[in-house]
Amino acid sequence: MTNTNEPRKQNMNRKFYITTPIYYVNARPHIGHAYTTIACDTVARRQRMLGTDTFFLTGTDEHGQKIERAAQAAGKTPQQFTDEVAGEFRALWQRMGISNDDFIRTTEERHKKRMQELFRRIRDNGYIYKGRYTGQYCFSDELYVDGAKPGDPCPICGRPTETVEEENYFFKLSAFQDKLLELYANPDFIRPETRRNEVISFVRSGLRDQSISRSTFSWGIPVPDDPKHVIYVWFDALANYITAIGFGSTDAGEQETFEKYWPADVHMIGKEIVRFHCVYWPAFLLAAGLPLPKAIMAHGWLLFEESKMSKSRGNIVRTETILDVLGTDALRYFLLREVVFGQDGSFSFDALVQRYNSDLANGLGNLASRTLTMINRYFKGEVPYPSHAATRTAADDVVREKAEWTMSECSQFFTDYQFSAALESIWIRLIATVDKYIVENEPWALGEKQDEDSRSRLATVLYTSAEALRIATALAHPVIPDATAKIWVQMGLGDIKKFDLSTLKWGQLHLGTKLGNIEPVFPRADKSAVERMQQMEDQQRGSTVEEAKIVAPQPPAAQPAVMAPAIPSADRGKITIDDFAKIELRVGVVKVAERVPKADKLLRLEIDIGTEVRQVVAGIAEAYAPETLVGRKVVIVANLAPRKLRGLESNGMIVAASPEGGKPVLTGFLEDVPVGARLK
Ligand code: ME8
Repeated sequence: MTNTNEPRKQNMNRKFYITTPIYYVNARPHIGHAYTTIACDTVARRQRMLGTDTFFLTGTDEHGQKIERAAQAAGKTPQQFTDEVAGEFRALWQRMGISNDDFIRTTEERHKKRMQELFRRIRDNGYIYKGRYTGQYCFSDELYVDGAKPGDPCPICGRPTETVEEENYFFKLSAFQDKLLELYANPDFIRPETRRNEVISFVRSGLRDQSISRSTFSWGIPVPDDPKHVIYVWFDALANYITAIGFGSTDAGEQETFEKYWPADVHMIGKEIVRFHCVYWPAFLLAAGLPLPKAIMAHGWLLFEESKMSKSRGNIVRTETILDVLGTDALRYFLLREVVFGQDGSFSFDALVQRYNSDLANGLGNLASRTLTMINRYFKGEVPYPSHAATRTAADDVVREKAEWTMSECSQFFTDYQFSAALESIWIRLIATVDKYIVENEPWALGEKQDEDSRSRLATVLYTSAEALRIATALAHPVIPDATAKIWVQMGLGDIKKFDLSTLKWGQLHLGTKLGNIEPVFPRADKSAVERMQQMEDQQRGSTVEEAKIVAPQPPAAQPAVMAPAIPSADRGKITIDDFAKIELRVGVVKVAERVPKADKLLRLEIDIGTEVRQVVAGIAEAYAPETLVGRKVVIVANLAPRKLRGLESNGMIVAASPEGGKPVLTGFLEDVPVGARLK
C-alpha cells in the first residue's frame, strides 16, 4: 500500500472506488500515463476531502508476448525486466505524491491465483470452451482483429497485424450482446457520449466469441487445469480491478474489502481501450455473476508534435523533465486545465510555461502573497474582520457572490469530470474577480491612512480577499495539492487534508487567525525554462539517436512470429539471424548538413542512400561540425519508422558508436563502398 497517510474523516458512510488502466511495462512512463493517473488522483483526493471512504487503484500490466519480446530485446528475463519497469512507475507516482491506496502488478501471486479463480468461475458457468483460432493479431495492442486479412493494419495503432493460428479457449462473448446493449441504455455508463455511440454501434453490428488464451508462448498466467495455455493478456489485465481489492481471496478481511468497494465507481481510461473496458470487461463480469462497474470514463489523447504521444512514435515527453523544472503541481494544473477531458489535446513546453506563469505564478500565487503580505503588514499577521457595516460596499458582495457561485458550479464540474471547466471557474470567476477587486480598492493606499473608516475599509477588503483566497485554495486542492497545502499553512489554517470540503462556505475564516510564514508558492518561470525542458528531452532522444544499439525488433509484417520456435532459455536476450535481417542498414552519403535551431545536439542531414535522399535528424552536433559531414559516407538504419524531432521528420537513424561519457563517433569504412550497399 502506498500513501495511505490521508487522514480519514468521520463521515465515511459513502464509498468511492476509482481505477487507472494498469500500464504496460514495455515502455517507461511518460506524461500520457501521468495524465490518467493525475486525473484519478484528483478525483480521489476530492472524494476524500468530501469525507468519502475512497479507494484508488493503479498498477502495471506485465504479461503477454509484447512484454516477453521487450524483455528479450533488453537482454533480460521477463521477470527482471518487469520488476525494473514496474519499479519505475511506482517510483514516479511516489515522487509525484500520487495518493493511490494500492499498486497491483499482474505478476503478483495474489493476482495470478484470483485471476485463475475468475477463469474457473466463468468456465463453470458454461461461458468458456475450447476451439481453434486462425486470424490476425496486433502484438503492440495485444488485440485480436476480427475480420482482418494477413497484413491488414491494426485498427488502434496502424501497424501490420500478424497471422496467429492456434488452439485456444474461447469466451462466449456472443451470448452477451443484448445484455450489453441494455447496459448502455444508461447514459452514464460510458462517457463521453461519442465513445458510448461507438461502442453501441460496435455491439449492434454483432459480437463474435473471443479467444482468451494463447498457447505459443509462456509469459502469462496458466489456464487452470490446462497449463499449456496462458490466459489472454487483456482478460488477465482487466481482472486486476477486482483481484486487487480481494476478489477470489480466501482471507475474510480481503473478502470484506471486495464487498465494500466493488463495483468500481469509475474506471478511467484512454479512448483507445474503450472496447476492452466497455464490451469485454462487463461481459466477463456478467459471465462470472459479478456486479458491473458503475461508469467508464474515456479521455482523449495527449498529442505532441501533432500525433499521439507514444513510445512507438518516439514523441514522448518524460514526466521527470517537467517535475525537475516546474514541479508536480504545474504539470497537474496544466494537463487538467489545458485539455478538455474527453477530447484530444496538444502538449507543448511553451504552453506549459505560459499557463504556469499566467495562472499559477501571477494568478493564485500572486493573490496569496499580496493578500497575506498586506495582512502581515497592516494587521500584524492576524486576519482582520470588517468592523463597520457602514464601510461595506457592493463590490464586497460581488466577491462573495462569485465565490458562492464558483463553489456550486465547481462541485458539478468535478462530479462530471470536467476538470478544465472547474479550474476555469476558480480562476476566471473567482481569482480574476478578487484581483480586480484588490486593484480597484487599493488596500495599499488605505493602509497609509490612520482614520477609523479607512482602517475598517482596509479590514473589509483584506478579509474579503483572504476569504476568497481560502475558498479558491480549498477548491483547487485536489488538483494542485502541494501549493494549496502550503497556502493553507500560510493562512494559519493547519493541515488542509483535515478540512472537510463538504462544509465549505463563505465566512468560515475566523477573525484573528494568526498567519504562518509567507513564502512564494509558485516562483515565476523565466524564458529559459522552455529551453531547459526541451534540451533535457532532446538529450534523452538524442541519446537514443546516437547509440548504435540495435532497437527491439518490431514484429514482421506478415510472418506469424507466434509460430516461430521458442528461444531456449539459455539464449534469452539474444536475437536470431532473422531478427537481425529485419534491420536494414545501408551506406549513404551526406548531401546536406545543418544545425537544428535551438537544439544544441541536433543536426539535420540529407542523406543519399542510392534509391532516395532521406532527411535524418541526428544527435551528433556536439561531435561534428555540419560542414565536415557533407560528402562523408555514413551508415543508416533505413527501415526505422519515421518520427519527429523538434518538428522535423527523421527518416532513419544514423549509426554511431557511443563511448561511455564521450561524444558519438560515426561508423566508417577503410575501403570505398558504394552508396546504397546493405550491411548484412
Ligand atoms: O493499454 N494520451 O496500457 P498502456 C493520453 N495495459 N493518455 C495516454 C497516452 C496519451 N498519449 N498514452 C498513454 C494499456 N495514455 C493496457 C491497459 S487496463 C486493464 C490495461 C494512458 O501502457 C491512457 O490512460 O498502453 C491509456 O489508456 C493508457 O495510458 C494506456 O497505457
